[in-house]
Amino acid sequence: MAMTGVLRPGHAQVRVLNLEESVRFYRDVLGLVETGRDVQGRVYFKCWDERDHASYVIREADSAGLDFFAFKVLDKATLDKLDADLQAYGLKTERIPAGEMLATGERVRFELPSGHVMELYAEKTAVGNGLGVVNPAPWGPQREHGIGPVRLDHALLYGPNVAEVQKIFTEVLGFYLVERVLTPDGENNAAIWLSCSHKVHDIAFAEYPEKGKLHHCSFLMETWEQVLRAGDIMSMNKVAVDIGPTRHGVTRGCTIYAWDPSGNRFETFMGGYQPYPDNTEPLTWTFDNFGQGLDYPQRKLHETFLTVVT
Ligand code: M3P
Ligand code: FE
Repeated sequence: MAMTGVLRPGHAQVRVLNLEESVRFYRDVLGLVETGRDVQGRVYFKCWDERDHASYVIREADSAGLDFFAFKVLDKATLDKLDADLQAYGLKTERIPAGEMLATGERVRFELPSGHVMELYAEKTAVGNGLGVVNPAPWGPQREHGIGPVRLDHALLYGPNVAEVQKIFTEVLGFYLVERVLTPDGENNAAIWLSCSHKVHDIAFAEYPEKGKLHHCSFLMETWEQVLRAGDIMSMNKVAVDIGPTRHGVTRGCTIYAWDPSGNRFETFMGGYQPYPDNTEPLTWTFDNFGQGLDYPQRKLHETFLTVVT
């Protein structure tokens, strides 16, 4: 399919309670590649098969959670257009100068009615995946270090005003609704899964009274075998596992949810299906089937899914 406008999730900046403990976790257990540290003390990581400089950035703070989540857009003209479109829609935007994050161009920052800070950017230095671009091997040693996901895939965010968030993503940013869970009265959406590509989701939101909460950032594995291997590595390292390995009914993704040392949930997953933007009829789950949406084999609406966020 043609890919214009917003391309994909670009980076998440996440707060952790202890920087060095978290570096060891993200580098050696999750198996991300450390790509830099900046004067603010932030540590930058990428997944082994990502070419851009960084997709996951951590900083030490007193509370865990998400600082911001960013999408990469096609080019500078697209960035300027989307900035103008967001303003015309009535959102306030802010320009963060190039270089404020390592290897990253100018960013357009705005806050959603859910309280989440979002960013768009067009430029980030490509550092490659270590395999070269001429006659490359299909994978190298970085894939074998720790869990070794291939990319930052999506995030699920919790906050209020999900209906307004949906409008911004679909009417301004060019996303489409792939799946949703209805509220118990069937009148509204309790949770939405949105795509800007042919991935089953690039971002998802669930209605929650508190603003700006992180449910999870998700990392893509190549196979179900690799998801099971991720579970083995989590147990070997005494990582706190939340749910899985299992399969979501929603998106059909095969998943493990677990927590980093600060309590930020992350997901290792694979699978799902590939929708296209002419998918005009989103898959819809009634609230009484939420448990199957979350954990299809067990048909269980795990309490932690609804209540534990950072
Ligand atoms: C996902 C995901 C529920 C959850 C689905 C989750 C409640 O699709 O990627 O985390 O259906
Ligand atoms: Fe997920």
